[in-house]
Amino acid sequence: MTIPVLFLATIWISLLTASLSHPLDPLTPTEIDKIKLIVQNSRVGPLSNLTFHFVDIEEPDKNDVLQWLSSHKNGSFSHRRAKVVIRVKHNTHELVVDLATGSIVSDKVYRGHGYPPFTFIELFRASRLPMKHPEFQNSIFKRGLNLSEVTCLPLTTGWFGEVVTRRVIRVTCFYRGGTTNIWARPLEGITLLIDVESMEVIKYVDRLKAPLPRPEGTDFQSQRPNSVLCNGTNSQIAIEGHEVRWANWVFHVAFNARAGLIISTASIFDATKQKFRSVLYRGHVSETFVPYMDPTPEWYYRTFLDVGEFGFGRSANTLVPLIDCPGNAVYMNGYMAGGTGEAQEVPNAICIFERYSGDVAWRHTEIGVPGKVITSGEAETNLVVRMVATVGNYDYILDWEFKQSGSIKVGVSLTGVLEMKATEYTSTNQINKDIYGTLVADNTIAGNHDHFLTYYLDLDIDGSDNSFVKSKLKTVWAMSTGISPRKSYWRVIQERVKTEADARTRLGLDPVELLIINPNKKTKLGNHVGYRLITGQPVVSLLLDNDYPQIRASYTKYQVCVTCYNKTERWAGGFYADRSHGDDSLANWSRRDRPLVNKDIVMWYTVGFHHNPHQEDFPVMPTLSDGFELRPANFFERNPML
Ligand SMILES: *[C@@H]1O[C@H](CO)[C@@H](O)[C@H](O)[C@H]1NC(C)=O
Ligand SMILES: *[C@@H]1O[C@H](CO)[C@@H](O)[C@H](O)[C@H]1NC(C)=O
Ligand SMILES: *[C@@H]1O[C@H](CO)[C@@H](O)[C@H](O)[C@H]1NC(C)=O
Ligand SMILES: *[C@@H]1O[C@H](CO)[C@@H](O)[C@H](O)[C@H]1NC(C)=O
Ligand SMILES: *[C@@H]1O[C@H](CO)[C@@H](O)[C@H](O)[C@H]1NC(C)=O
Ligand SMILES: *[C@@H]1O[C@H](CO)[C@@H](O)[C@H](O)[C@H]1NC(C)=O
Ligand SMILES: [Cu+2]
Repeated sequence: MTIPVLFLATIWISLLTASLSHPLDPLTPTEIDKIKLIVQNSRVGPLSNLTFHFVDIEEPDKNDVLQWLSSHKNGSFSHRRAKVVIRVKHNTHELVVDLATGSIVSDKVYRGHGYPPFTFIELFRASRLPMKHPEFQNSIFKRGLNLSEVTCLPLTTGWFGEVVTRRVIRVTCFYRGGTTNIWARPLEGITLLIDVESMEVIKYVDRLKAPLPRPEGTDFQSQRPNSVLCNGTNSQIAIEGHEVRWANWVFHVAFNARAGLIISTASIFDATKQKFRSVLYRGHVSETFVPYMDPTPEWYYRTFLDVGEFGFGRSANTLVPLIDCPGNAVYMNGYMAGGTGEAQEVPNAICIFERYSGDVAWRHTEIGVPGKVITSGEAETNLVVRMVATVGNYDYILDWEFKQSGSIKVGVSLTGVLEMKATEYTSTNQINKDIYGTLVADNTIAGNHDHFLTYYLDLDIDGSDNSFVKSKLKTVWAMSTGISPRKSYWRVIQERVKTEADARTRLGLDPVELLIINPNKKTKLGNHVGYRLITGQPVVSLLLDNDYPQIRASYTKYQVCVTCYNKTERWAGGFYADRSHGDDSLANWSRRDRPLVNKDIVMWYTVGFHHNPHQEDFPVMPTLSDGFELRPANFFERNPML
């Protein structure tokens, strides 16, 4: 008699579970493989083909995690469960798998709007389907092109008010023929609509023929060797499991298929109080929204919610030393489940390095002391945690930078290749209508579009019960005081935001500081301890409120939202983002208008870019950056670097 495989897997996992160092640790490859077995051996399993669309730890109860942290991380964390979303016979099942007992503790069929993310296998198979499709073969033949030089890519199709009955994807194609920059040579006018579950073409369109742009000048391979950078030292970084200690910071780094990089339980050491104080319970990219501004039949549907439709972790790259990260970086692998449930590794998905910024952390020169010139200061050295997601044509470089001043700076850099459209034009002189973009090369238009990256920021400023405060700067007329010739000055009017609807903020010209404070804690001097959000460019979506893509991502009308903590509300565009209708989204949660004062609250910040492309963005775009900073505001008694 042989021992069942599942039984062996259970023993193996129990051993591993015992050595887990943090309840928010991502699933290990062994755990992922075990989940696959548990699901396949359960009653939902062998009945038919099933595909795995989401496999991640089930978010443990925050109170349990905080208790575990405050008991000095004593012993292993008892609950280890996974949330698994599978498709079986055209139904979406949400499973909760208990890893300790090896059982499925919950199995619900989801019947709401939207579908789970696509699996890589679905995308791959859909992109190969045109090659065998007779009408497509004919279109290529008619154009005098070779099928062997064609690359097709899948694009999600959004939702435009139609009744949704099946999971579909659109496929558009490109011609390599002498270039590796496939995006520069679109076969304009050809679109296939593909049912990803039956894997068949359900609609074929070849509507117009614009000339194929030339391959010359489209390649983006670097012509220069990468300069050899010295390896710095990492003397200060200590990594144990997924926990990173550096300078005055301690935080947890995780990875999943959806968000990619996740920062959790970040605390900073307060030398005055001689203890670590909490800042951020959990932070990650929650959703992205990338609508193109071209209403033509081949382009109107390009309104991507990349995190929910594809996944930033699923799109994560293996980082390349000396291009993606400096020589002193250390790396972490990422793990996730593939479409058949098996564990997949992204080697070196995350890098961590000290950045000798070349900037000044603080300084002062004093000439007022008789007989002396006193200069003192410190060079700024920060710790950066980075990942890079390549979602089709675009590359997103995502940084979390920790400063010894207590600031956390979040950076987003865009690079990669533009999404381009073939056209008959070779000069702007020939154009007398809206081309929905910029002519960036002969026969090539780069389309206008936006990028919105919405961050989930569960700040716990020195504890979980916090309030959201707007410090507005108001001009005061000073004349009536009669104490001096001054006529005006500004003062700070603090507004404690009472509810979720009031917390929605559109930044404009009115000066306002946005703070998360702990109303239960004060400095010795009596100021409330807090952290301040320093925003980037104020960008909101310009689409009409009733336009379908905007209904799905209506939260992009605000840069900042604050909601009550709810562990199931993490994905701003909804958990089921593909073909979503916007009902399960940040905008909808905010409208509930729950009270926010002295509550466990979550801040959502949207980094936005309106992108009207320019010629320099062709054939590959130099990085364009924005982001935001979370900076202590009366959190410490004084500058924490002294
Ligand atoms: C499973 O998928 C394969 C390949 O798509 C198909 O041939 C087979 O009939 C499917 N089995 C069931 C039970 O649906
Ligand atoms: C850790 O847990 C054990 C057993 O539960 C207990 O005896 C011990 O006092 C705990 N230590 C700390 C530091 O909490
Ligand atoms: C197609 O391939 C053949 C054989 O490799 C080549 O001779 C021909 O030039 C190609 N045609 C085009 C349009 O690239
Ligand atoms: C940097 O460190 C790596 C890994 O330890 C090593 O392979 C490489 O040769 C070093 N480069 C330099 C310039 O010291
Ligand atoms: C938590 O969020 C879910 C999903 O939005 C919602 O159904 C539930 O009512 C929320 N719970 C509370 C206590 O607000
Ligand atoms: C959220 O969306 C659902 C479905 O569209 C709707 O019934 C509900 O009223 C919305 N809730 C709020 C608070 O807007
Ligand atoms: Cu762009």
